[in-house]
Amino acid sequence: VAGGGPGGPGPGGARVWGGGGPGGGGGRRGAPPADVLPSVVGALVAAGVLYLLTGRLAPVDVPPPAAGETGDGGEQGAFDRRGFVLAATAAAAASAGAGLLGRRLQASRLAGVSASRGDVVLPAPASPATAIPGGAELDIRGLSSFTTPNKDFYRVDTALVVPRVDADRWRLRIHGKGVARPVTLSFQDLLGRELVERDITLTCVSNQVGGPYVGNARWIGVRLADLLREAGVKPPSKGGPADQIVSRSVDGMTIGTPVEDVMDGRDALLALGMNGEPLPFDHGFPVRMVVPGLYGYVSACKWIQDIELTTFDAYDAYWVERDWSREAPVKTQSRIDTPRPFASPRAGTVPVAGVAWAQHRGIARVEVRVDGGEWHTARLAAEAGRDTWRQWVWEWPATSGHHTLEVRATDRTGATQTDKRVGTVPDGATGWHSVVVDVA
Ligand SMILES: Nc1nc2c(c(=O)[nH]1)N[C@H]1C(S)=C(S)[C@@H](COP(=O)(O)O)O[C@H]1N2
Ligand SMILES: [Mo]
Repeated sequence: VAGGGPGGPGPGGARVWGGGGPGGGGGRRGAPPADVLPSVVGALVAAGVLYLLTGRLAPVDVPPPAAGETGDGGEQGAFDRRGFVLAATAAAAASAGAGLLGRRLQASRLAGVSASRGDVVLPAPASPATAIPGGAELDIRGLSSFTTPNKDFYRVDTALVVPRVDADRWRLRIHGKGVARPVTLSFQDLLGRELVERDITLTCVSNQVGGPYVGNARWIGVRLADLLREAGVKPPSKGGPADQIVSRSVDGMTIGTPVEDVMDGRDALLALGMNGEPLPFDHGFPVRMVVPGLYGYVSACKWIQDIELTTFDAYDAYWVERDWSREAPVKTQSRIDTPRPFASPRAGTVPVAGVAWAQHRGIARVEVRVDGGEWHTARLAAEAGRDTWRQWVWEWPATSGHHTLEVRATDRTGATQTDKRVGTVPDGATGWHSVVVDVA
């Protein structure tokens, strides 16, 4: 495996950068990359200075003073004070110069990259997303919005420094087993293809029951299956020799996705746009993968640059080597967004509301119960599609006291979420989300 970032405990875990939003943590972000080059330059200069000064400070062999000179010299082991001052002065000057140079280099490099993102104009999609039905958005305080704004979208990756790729220089190579016509594509090549726009909910396998690492965005991209077909790829069900797509990012992440899933007709995208703008750097600019129905670590390669067709037998991707499952379809889940844990609403009608997701299967029913009592069917928001989450609400006739609310969803295959609590490793958590409240 090409060395990705340092291994966190999972495709989430320590390296989850949470967005805000209901259920979201703080908005901690990685250090802005602008800081990095100057500090690298600074470190190098510091190392040089130390080297120089310690060299100067070491006892030196000083020739005896010339006649008439009084001086510090003359003794073995004395400091060469003048030399030290000279070296220190030179080092200080070099350091200031290097700092400036570093900053200037960084400024111009960043300006170039930002210009390239700023320059990107996404053409209108040939296949626009179906309009979000008016009823898909319930107007309830504290409920996650149907579309997650980019600034609130969760971020999970191993990148200590967010890659800043220049779209003009970006290339994507498609090659490997059963690829009759390998290709290398530029960003312009992708922009020139038929663009499709789809609402797709993305989820992290490291999301705990009730957790924040799920978001819904409107993606614009090209269909990966079309590109693969043009390259001569056949899915295993049609006799193709490769069953795994390994995507590699510019930062060394590897992600393995079943060829069959990508080519079965679902909207598996090479995405260039997110919620009406080019992908944010944090979310994979210039291009990432998005596959409805699969957890991010087996599908959603950000900063993608290489797609290799291979087999699951032949290769284990980054997180698979770290004990996560080879294949990981998203498990049906539901979350209570409001009331918040330990809230104290007043007795009377209290809307209990949240989101439920079962990407590519769709949500058929959501139920809520209080204190382990009977299940009540929640009202579902209009369905925008099988690949997105769905809001729901149940009007709770709340009585004063301490209560436990629980939620469960049923997907369109008829399967209801199991109450069995399992952790996120190796293929996603299960169990019902519950919230404890104190009704006044
Ligand atoms: N290059 C790269 N792509 C990556 C990852 C990563 O660490 N590096 N993490 C994956 C995981 S685990 C998830 S859940 C999604 C998260 O995408 P987001 O940060 O845009 O929400 O990206 C996936 N793509
Ligand atoms: Mo993830």
